[in-house]
Amino acid sequence: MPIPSALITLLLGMALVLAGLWVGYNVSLLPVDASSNAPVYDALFRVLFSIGTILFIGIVGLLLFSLVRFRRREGDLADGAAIEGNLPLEIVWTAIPAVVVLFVGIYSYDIYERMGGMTPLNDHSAMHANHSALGSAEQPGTAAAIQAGSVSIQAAAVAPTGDGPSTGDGKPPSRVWAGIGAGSDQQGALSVDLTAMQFAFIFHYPQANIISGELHVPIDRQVALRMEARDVIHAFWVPQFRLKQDVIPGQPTLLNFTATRPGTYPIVCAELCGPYHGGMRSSVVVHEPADFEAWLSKNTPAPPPTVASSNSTPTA
Ligand SMILES: [Cu+2]
Repeated sequence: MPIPSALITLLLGMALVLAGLWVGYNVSLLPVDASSNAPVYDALFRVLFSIGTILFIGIVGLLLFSLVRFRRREGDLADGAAIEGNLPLEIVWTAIPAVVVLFVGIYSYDIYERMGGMTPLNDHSAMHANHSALGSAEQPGTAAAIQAGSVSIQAAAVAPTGDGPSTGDGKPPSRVWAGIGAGSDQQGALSVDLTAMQFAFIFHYPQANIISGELHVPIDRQVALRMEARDVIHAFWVPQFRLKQDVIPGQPTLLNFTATRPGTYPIVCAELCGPYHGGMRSSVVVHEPADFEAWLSKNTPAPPPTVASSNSTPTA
């Protein structure tokens, strides 16, 4: 007795879904996960990779099958059968992608929300408050340039130094922050200021007064990266953290993360920002807490020498 073709189709479909799920959950295309965000993101990626694998094998498999099964036989010079329209089939092939896309969209939104990325960037009242805060904090010329959207290197150069996102004296900045985790509780977080410019990331540790070209953070402690751009839009991206956040002139952004794996990972500018954009890279070093404290004390600048302490030993 021949096996009904509907049964074969069903079995093939089940095998296809299982194969796609196996690939999605066992083949890893991502670099190591080094932040608390990474597992959340990776769960989404595995689902997307499974769906992509199922579609790829299904479509390419059917294509190859049809090429062989329905090829022109020798001596067959007739036209193919004229087939026009199949309403149930069209409904099914519209409904399945619609459900898949809707599911992926809702799931992605949920993941981004759980990462704390849904702070409204388009809130215009927040933008206005931010602009007026900028205007009061900086020289009028610079503020005007920023408001006109024509920030240049010259405008950045006349901005007072130390005008980083946080004032350094522990006072919370008066600006409106947007970005990943901007709405979350940042008590106890390590606060680091990031200034992005063509073509470098500069990190400033306000408490220790360290300025560094490399980001150093302790493991398992929340870091609040307060980011501002001096010239054009840049993007701070650490693939191992699964985090990317734009750094925007005139719109300070915040990126909260907790590193979970010691090591050195690349920081990449992920926004085409000029001719040397490809060279705009740095590193983030995740330390064990003791190593981080050692790095802090090693790099904290010595207090300016006074007359009374002029005979102290010079620092190495
Ligand atoms: Cu850049």
